[in-house]
Amino acid sequence: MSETIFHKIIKHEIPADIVFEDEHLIAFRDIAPQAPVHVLFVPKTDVATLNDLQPDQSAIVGRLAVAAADYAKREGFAEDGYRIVMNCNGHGGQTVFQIHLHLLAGAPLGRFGT
Ligand code: DGP
Repeated sequence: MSETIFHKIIKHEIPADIVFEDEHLIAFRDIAPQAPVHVLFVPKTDVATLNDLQPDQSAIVGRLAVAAADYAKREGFAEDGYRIVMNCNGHGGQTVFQIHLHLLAGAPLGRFGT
């Protein structure tokens, strides 16, 4: 698997606005926010796309979701609500090939479009 910009952030080789980190994952603000709050949750295990996630790796995505919900609760916008998104490959709009979960919040979000 080729190294992505997110691998460099995981290794702290390039800067990012990190909001949470533990032994499993790192979370940092998206460089091109699509909402007032836009944070990316990235596992430290290499998985290029959701298609590559193996059945015994389901905890990886579970941890991303729990970390995103914990962050929403901690930051006080859980009750108002938020959206989590994972893009996969071309039609999904994936541009960085290390899986990641987008957390979008801070304003009412539109319905899904094309
Ligand atoms: P996706 O399209 O789902 O692969 O989302 C990739 C996101 O990553 C996109 O919203 C922009 C963000 N991004 C790309 N490069 C960087 C970077 O160097 N730093 C940060 N913080 N975000 C980045």
